[in-house]
Amino acid sequence: MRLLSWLSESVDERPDAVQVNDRGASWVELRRLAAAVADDLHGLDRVAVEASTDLATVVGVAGALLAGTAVVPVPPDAGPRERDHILRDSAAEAVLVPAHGKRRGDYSGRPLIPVDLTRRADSIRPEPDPAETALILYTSGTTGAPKGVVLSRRAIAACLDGLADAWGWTPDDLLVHGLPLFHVHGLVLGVLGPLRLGSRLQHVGRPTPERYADAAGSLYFGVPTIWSRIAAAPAAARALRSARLLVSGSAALPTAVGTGLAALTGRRVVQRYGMTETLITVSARADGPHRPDAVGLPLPGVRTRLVDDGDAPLPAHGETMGELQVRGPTLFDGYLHRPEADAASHTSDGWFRTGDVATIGPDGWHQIVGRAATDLIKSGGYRIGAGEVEDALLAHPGVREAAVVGLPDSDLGQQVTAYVVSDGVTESELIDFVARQLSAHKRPRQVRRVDALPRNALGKVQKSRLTTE
Ligand code: MCA
Ligand code: AMP
Repeated sequence: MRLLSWLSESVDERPDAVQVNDRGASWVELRRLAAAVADDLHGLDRVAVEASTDLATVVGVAGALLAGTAVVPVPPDAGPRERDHILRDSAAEAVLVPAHGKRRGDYSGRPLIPVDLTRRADSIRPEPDPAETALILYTSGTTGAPKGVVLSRRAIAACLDGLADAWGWTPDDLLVHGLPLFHVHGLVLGVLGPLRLGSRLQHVGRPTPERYADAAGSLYFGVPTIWSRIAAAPAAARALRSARLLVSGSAALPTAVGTGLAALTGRRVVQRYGMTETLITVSARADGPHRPDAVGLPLPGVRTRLVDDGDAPLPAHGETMGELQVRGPTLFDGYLHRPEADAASHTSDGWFRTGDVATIGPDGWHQIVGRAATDLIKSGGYRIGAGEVEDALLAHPGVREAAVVGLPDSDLGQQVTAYVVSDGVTESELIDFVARQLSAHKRPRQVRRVDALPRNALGKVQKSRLTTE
């Protein structure tokens, strides 16, 4: 089957099958727009896409996937440091940018291919091999610059088909969300899902409670921050009573938010768990039991296990916590030209180390308890590496030392907080400095000045002492 099977085959000409920020297209129109982009790519291997919240992003990504060109999404607000890294590291041969409207990035020196929403084509191409790369997504590790996660067409198809089965996701659905189009949640589930499975899509732009309420969808996606803001806006939450399914993922959903939403909407929130590297591996089913405190069961073909520090398997009786390891058809093909990171992230017998601490009950239900590494922060559902933010802070001439942590936050889950040893530079200057270098969501929300960072005898910063002293 084709990766974008519904888009490739639909004869439906009703308007606004896919709508992003008030700009829509029918299925047939979207295919013809994407075919025009595919014609422009002339067999390129790899193309970057400025992934703004715009129909042009959907058309650009779909066009590249129809052409068999791997897509490297670039956050539209990535500062020069992050953007240059992604473009250089991925060796993208060109950048797809909207032909009209505001383009934010500076891509000087790189060939630009405009995505022109007035151009259509009817060309049809053979489906590329399922083993070919579909996406290279950049994601943070604990240290250094983000790594490129190589995802095959086959892995994406397996993930979406598993979710269609678990959630009863069909062409009768109208999917609504307001997620960014450069990560798995918004792009793979939120765009490629509809293009493969045929549900209509309404992307509301910024994910405010009011916009979710007004959209009258059957299926809603959100990160916990979005759901907690909706739970705090009862009128908007009540409008979701007519939905079929509310799904939360990308970070832990506080139990109080899940139960509060259930009371307001009459709908329980289905949770699912995954990573950029593994796509979605565990989910509750729409037609099965729901538990506010747990993320569900492995999706078809996925195997999971808990291990101790020495990779020895632990019992699944719901009490023992261990690192969750996974394998199965949705896993990535590796980090782009980083064999040492590939080796470190897999066991010798081929399991992927998620770095998440979990329990598995006798009924197979998985509970995510936390993360093993404190240097990976989840804020608003975004994964942020402390090391990347520290490096950005240290590039400021007034900063001598920096340590970044995620402090608990009722809205964002965790809040990026920086401790700095600095001279003559204000908190807001440093926040803006990071926001200009990297995507704005990676900026510290607070900067605390300290005289010295606590270090152990070997000189390593003791982050736990920063937050407790
Ligand atoms: C604010 N802004 C700034 C500054 N401060 N710009 C420059 N300099 C500054 N100092 C801008 C921002 O760019 C943004 O602009 C606007 O102000 C508001 O930004 P912010 O304050 O960051 O918004 P927020 O309220 O904190 O956003 C909450 C959110 C967001 C909407 C929930 O965190 C979000 O979209 N999260 C989704 C993350 C996600 O999709 N993760 C999935 C990863 P503008 O208005 O232009 O935007 S995939 C994954 O995890 C797996 C596989 C899974 O399981 O799904
Ligand atoms: P990312 O690579 O940005 O997709 O982030 C993946 C990480 O998000 C996982 O390793 C988990 O720590 C976290 N995560 C995703 N979904 C959930 C969930 N439903 N509950 C708790 N944590 C989650």
